[in-house]
Amino acid sequence: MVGQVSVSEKMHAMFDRIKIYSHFPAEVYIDQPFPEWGDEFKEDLRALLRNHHVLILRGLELAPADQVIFTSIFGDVAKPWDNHRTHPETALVQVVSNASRKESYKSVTLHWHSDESFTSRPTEYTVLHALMVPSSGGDTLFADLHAAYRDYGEAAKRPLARLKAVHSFRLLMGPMVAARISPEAARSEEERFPDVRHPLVRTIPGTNQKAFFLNQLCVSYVEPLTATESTNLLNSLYTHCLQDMYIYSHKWRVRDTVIWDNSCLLHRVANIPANEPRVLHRTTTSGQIPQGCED
Ligand SMILES: O=C(O)CCC(=O)C(=O)O
Ligand SMILES: [Fe+2]
Repeated sequence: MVGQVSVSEKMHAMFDRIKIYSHFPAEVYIDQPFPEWGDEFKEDLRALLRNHHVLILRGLELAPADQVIFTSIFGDVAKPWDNHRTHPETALVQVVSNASRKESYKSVTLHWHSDESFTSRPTEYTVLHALMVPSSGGDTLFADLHAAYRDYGEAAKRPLARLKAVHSFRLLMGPMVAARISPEAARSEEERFPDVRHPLVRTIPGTNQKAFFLNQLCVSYVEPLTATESTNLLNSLYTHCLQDMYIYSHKWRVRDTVIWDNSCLLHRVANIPANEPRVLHRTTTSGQIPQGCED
């Protein structure tokens, strides 16, 4: 038994050790090559991810094609919304690299966000696999918005159930595309991604649990509040959710694979050093239309 998750005997036999942090994530040391994993083991990994929101696998060799197969354990592998950082071997893998980025892009992932929440079916899981990591800096930070919601006062929670957040590509993603490519490209992407409304409090898919669904990159306001009410509410929710006790900071090692659940987390990168390479491969799984408490 690990945390609230029942893990099979076979899984225990397969691992050197399984380490669960006090709140999240789950960290797994693997001593079996990826192609030899059985169905029961994959089911255990899905349960760990579902219950701990971030799953860290150490020491796994994953070529790009393997990463696609690995990602399919957790859902349907999604085609990236943009094609400017596609891996030459497969369009389903993106290369996250500080060498090939302009400052404008780096500054976008410095904001707390949930991946692709500007679409009607936001990404469910994101996988990052580390190939090159700097000696310091470049950590990825995760905030657990399920724990933050659980701890929010019952009376304060109640009125939030009926609210919708407007997620807008135009807010910061559009300007990022304008700076990186061109204003015309930004306009065309903004037309492709009109504003969408998602519940402010959503159900985590496959569970009855709830989490705040926020995004500092995309949420422009909360309906049906006034502009002042909306700004005040968002500020107070971010202050609550981004307290240290809800945050895990991942210090990367080469061959780390980290998978996270975008339905109940915010994430961001911190302090990417300019003079040392940081290269990760990224894949994602398709998500559902977010369901609120009243749906
Ligand atoms: O570079 C990172 O640590 C995070 C990048 C990111 O936000 C993503 O891949 O979705
Ligand atoms: Fe992201």
